[in-house]
Amino acid sequence: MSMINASPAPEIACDIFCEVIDNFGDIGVCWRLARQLAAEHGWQVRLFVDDLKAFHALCRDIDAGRPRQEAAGVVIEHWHEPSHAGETLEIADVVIEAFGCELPHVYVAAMAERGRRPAWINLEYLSAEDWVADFHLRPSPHPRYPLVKTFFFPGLGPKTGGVLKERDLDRDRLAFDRDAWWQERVGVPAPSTDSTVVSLFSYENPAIDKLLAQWQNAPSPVVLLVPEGRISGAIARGFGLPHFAAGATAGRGSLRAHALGFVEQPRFDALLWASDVNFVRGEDSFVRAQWAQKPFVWHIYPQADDAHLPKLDAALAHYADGLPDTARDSVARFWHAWNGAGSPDWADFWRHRTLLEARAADWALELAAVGNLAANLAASVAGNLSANVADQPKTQLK
Ligand code: TRH
Repeated sequence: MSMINASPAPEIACDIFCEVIDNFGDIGVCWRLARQLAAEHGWQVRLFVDDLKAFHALCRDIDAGRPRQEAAGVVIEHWHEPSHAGETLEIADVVIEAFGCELPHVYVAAMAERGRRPAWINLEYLSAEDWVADFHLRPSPHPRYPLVKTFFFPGLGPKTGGVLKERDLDRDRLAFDRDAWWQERVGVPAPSTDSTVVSLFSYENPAIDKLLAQWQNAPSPVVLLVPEGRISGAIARGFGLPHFAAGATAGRGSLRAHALGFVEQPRFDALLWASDVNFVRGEDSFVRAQWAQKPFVWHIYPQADDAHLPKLDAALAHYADGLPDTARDSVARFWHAWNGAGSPDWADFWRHRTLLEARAADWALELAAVGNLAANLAASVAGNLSANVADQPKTQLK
């Protein structure tokens, strides 16, 4: 037994539960958060993931056949069935259920039995909508157990949980070696400054055919970088090729396209830094594009009944409101067209390039003022944990 004010402070143990619904965003966010809590906050993090194959794409060290392993200072458990709660039932100080996944019942029951109750966080999906600030950090008492779950809402505005950003991200961005990256990743020298470099990470998107035609007929060169994935088939068709796999190159008119292999998550940002404009999707790449401080276009994750469209407009309201009216309207038109409403007009969008570049830098500063998600989460559970400690007799402290 140690006393409350004994030093140093005990390491915080944290369990994160992640169910992969599809693609890479669920594990992408959880893996980034886990690494950051371990590296920057000194937490002892265990990450439960039900799909190690998706995880392997983001971190090559992950062996999809192993039930328990360690990577980047994080313990990873293959969450092989909903009732599984690790090889031994250990309850952490902080328990994060990502995106409303259901914790194993046995784990919840043990949380209630634990002398020092864990801080239980439900980490929600990112939304830029205003209501998020009202619901962020709202408690939800468990109907049967003496446990309280807290809703943690990432967001782009004040009084939300913010978004993830590593401490060294800006330093790494500023130290980025563009020429070396082009040689190493694309195998060609960096394009001349009269070219526009476009990165394209997107879902299938019918608007791509029109854009390819516009880029082919553009007055100056356009270089397209396409990580292998869901849009690759359309790019192949656009060039009359059977496929467009990593290493492939194709050209027509002003357009030259390069297919890139999917890289580990920490290497993804460099693609955004190497480009003049980034097409991104889902949640995590959408956030990274904002930190890259480059103009970007968001392909939002489509939901039933167009529930995603208000979210798209809410993000535009934050990001594009700092632009003069004509530029703001043209960004909105282009983002809408890329998300199925209207027809994309590249020239109309890109004539605002200088304004968009300035806005991208300003917006990154505004967003940083919300604070980064990992630090916001650590600060919010710190209060919660000390309240739980104060509720308990000292003899129960370990
Ligand atoms: O993959 P996404 O579309 O993910 C999701 C999921 O569909 C999820 O269910 C949904 O709810 C959510 O979006 C909104 O897009 P996202 O979020 O951008 O995740 C992609 C991840 O892949 C991101 O962490 C960056 C990473 N990545 C790499 O690590 N290497 C690469 O080469 C590329 C292209 C991406």
